[in-house]
Amino acid sequence: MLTKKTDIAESTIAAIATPIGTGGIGIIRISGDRALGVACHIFRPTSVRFSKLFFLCQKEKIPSHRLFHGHIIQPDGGEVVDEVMLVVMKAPCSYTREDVVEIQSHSGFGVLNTIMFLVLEQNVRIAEPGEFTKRAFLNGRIDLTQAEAIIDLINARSGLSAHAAARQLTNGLHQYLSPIKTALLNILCRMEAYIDFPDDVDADVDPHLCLIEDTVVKPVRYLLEQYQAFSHFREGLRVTIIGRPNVGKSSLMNLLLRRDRAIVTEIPGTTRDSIEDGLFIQDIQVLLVDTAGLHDAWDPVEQKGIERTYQQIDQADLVIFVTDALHAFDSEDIHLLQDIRRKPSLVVVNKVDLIPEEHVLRTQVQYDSLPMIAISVLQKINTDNLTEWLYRHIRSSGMARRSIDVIPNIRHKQSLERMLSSLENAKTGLQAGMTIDGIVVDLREALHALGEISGERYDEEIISRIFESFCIGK
Ligand SMILES: Nc1nc2c(ncn2[C@@H]2O[C@H](COP(=O)(O)OP(=O)(O)OP(=O)(O)O)[C@@H](O)[C@H]2O)c(=O)[nH]1
Ligand SMILES: [Mg+2]
Repeated sequence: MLTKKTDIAESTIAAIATPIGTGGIGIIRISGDRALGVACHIFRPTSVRFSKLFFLCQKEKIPSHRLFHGHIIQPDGGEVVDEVMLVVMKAPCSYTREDVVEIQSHSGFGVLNTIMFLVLEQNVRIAEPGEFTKRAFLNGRIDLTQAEAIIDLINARSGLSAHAAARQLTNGLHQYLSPIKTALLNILCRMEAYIDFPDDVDADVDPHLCLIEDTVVKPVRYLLEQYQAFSHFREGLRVTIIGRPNVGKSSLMNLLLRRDRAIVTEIPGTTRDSIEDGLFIQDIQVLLVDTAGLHDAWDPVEQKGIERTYQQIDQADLVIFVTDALHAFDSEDIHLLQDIRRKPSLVVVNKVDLIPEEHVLRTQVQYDSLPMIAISVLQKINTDNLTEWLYRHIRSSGMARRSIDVIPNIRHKQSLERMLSSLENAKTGLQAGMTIDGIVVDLREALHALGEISGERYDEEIISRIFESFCIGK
């Protein structure tokens, strides 16, 4: 176990921070004490005002947080390598809290490699994956939960998961943990004061017990509950659309997403594999899943698709059962509805344009135990009310979260569990009349576990594992 700042390498690091390949712009990022020196060595600004500062390497006079236009040159012959924009961000106001220089060149493999070569010649080494962010963490600009959020943000495959990660980065667990830490420290101070001045401090255990329970145990339990209930919601509430073939499941998916995501044809069995996409229904984050139509299929490909539909039903938080108005609630439908009974479900009766208006009402009373709406996706009948109806039922089911800012991951959960166990020991000790010294040990253990989450105290192996999952240049 290490404490912070023991591990920050003295070296200056550099990496190509953009994906390799031909493109408009490629960025080389340099961080460390030598970053500005490297810039002075290989960069010549166009502005006469600044060229002297770079030429004479008057680092303290070079303005920070400014974009300079100029050229990267071969330091020996002065030959131009590329026309670039260069940004200087002096410590501590940079991503890593060190001096950072970013060179925006043209993004060709040859150009970026040549510039990298010139940079590395200046006693700079190539950054390891995630090393810039690791430095931001080690220098105290972000905590470990924020570093994890940055990985999630980079790896987010949908706008939705990016949104979740961005919230975690700016407004997430670290903000929630801070008052818990303050409360725990306050309790520890009171206890330690009692050890030092036993006559001056209230020896009654009840107030201590209440404080531990209300200000620390309850919020920790809440976070663990969040994990239990919502860890699978990192990508949104899973809403799965099922029903017989050709009833309009994919049409409904496209309507809700407001774009042609799934193929729609008049041929039953069009959707073979499950299709997922995210949306917000007002403030509720949803992952919508369209599935292969359920029936007794003989085609092996369709059978595989149907197997997947049943897997999707298992994973779903909510099922939307779609049926068409002409065949609604025939024996096949009733059979399928039995299958999904254990899942929270809503029923959409589609294609009401195909039946006379007076029959619509009759359809609605036929299966009254589940919330139901009758619409026509094709003719846009009652579709204006669809999202509002969905929203109302998801909300009233209590399964949706207003926000997704505090969902601990598995690493956080393990530390929270350790923390809770130490707190329970402290409480039991207090009730059993154990000496305050012993209780302080338990509380310190709880504080230690809390420090693991934020990274104030950390295990080198865990840190390496976290940062290894970053890409080079971040
Ligand atoms: N008349 C009518 N036709 C509709 C309506 N909604 C969809 N359709 C048509 O029904 C056919 C099937 O629609 P899909 O959305 O592909 O149905 P699906 O349930 O996804 O079908 P599979 O993927 O084969 O299981 C298409 O020709 C749609 O244009 C509707 O409200 N009224
Ligand atoms: Mg379909």
